[in-house]
Amino acid sequence: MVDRGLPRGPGSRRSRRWTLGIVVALVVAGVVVSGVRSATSPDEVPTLTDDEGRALVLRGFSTAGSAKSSPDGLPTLRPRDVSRENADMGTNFVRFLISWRAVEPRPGEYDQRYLDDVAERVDWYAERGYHVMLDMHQDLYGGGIVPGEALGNGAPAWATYTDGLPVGQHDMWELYYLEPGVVRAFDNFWNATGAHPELQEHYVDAWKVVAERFTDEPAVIAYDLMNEPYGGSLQGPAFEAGPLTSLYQSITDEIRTVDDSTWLCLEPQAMGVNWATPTGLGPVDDPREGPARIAYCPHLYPLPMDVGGGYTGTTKALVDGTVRTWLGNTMRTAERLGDVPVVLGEFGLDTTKPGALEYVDAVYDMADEHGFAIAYWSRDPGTWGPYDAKGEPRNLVDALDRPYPRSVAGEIGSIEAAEDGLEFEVQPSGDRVARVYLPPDFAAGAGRPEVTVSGAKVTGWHRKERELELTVDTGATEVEVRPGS
Ligand code: 9MR
Repeated sequence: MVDRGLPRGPGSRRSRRWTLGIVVALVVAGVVVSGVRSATSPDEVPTLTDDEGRALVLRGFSTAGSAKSSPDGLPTLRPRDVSRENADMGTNFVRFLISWRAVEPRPGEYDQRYLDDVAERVDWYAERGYHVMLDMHQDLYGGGIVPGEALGNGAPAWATYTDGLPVGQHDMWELYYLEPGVVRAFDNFWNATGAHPELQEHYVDAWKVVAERFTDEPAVIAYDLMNEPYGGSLQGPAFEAGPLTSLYQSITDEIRTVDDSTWLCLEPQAMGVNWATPTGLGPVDDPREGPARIAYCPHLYPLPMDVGGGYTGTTKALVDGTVRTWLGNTMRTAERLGDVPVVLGEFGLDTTKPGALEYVDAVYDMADEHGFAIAYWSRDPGTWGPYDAKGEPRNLVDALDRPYPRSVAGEIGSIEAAEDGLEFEVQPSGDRVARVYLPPDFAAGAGRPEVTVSGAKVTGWHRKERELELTVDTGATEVEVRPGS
């Protein structure tokens, strides 16, 4: 990933060589893995469901980076920003960043005012029909890894033990993960040092407090238990199948004592898995009555692109290979974790790069085809986001403004969205209602849109939301919506 404002330092040349080595190793590993393992994947994963059991297709953003280091832990966000995003791209989902440091500013003391402020923002989304996933975010453990510098975020300073080990400087933020002080902070969190068994207990309890606060809020559909977990000196399957799975199990058990309905989203280790290596995450048992509400929530950042390439030529071929491998691994993991839904909790890139929008389209097509929810990284102003620093819309807005079925009473399978039509597979049940978002250039006109529908009857049009209400025909297995009558 390119520099976005972190200090430059003497480590940078070494860092680039290290990165290049990893690129080569992973590309080779990726090709090998994709060559031998992709054939057995199932085609689709189940989707998340709401309290009425409707299948949900979730499209939105991670929001917002500004919460990472603001003193109150809140993002720079106003209700009109939510309205605007909704009007411009028809999003119905947000992965909303929260932090342990804001929930538990002092050991055992929970900031109910912060949670009220988060709840107020959840309401802004709820009023506009969104589903919210609360994401306990961290990068580089926490703001305490280099006191006084806005480097890491997430953990409170009181829970940060670098044991006096150094944290050098890099031009790419991810490379701080290799610094001894950062590794030690994680080793203390995971209690690999044996010195801090209390830290994970605090993290688990903090989640319980959050769940207690949001259990009765229907708009909060999921909790993302930890952003981009990192094992410190324990890496790969040993970390994921060991302390990470075990922490997820403890959080799940604790959350279920106060909240038996919200989905729990499990992220794999970021390093490697974001680039398509397989995850060693183990299954987590959901003690709720009824079917488990566990989802698998990986991120996708193909390395050739992540180190600054666009989506053309050789880089495109490497990225496509990475995405194929990532997909195969994701589908197998979802199956192994108990046929769970998949939330693509982050993917994104600098959309000024050549071919960037083609990549965005390819990832959305993949998510449509296989049933993944998406939270694009991120809504932050700048070259990755939908709006620039002045708030003007960027090229990403048009790229993300795609038709999609937002919810279906019953089950939903593959979706195919193109300029000349939207198709999706269904197994309707209950009232058989499907709600479909249609962008303005798909269905023009101020009144009821001119569309031709098969497999369902049009039973309503919500003009402001651009949402077409359909009642799926009894026995239909496919619905098509085409522009024009
Ligand atoms: O894009 C973010 C960058 O500006 C920050 O410097 C960095 C560290 O906080 O985080 C980046 O966002 C990352 C997110 O927090 C976790 N997944 C990868 C994102 C893109 O690098």
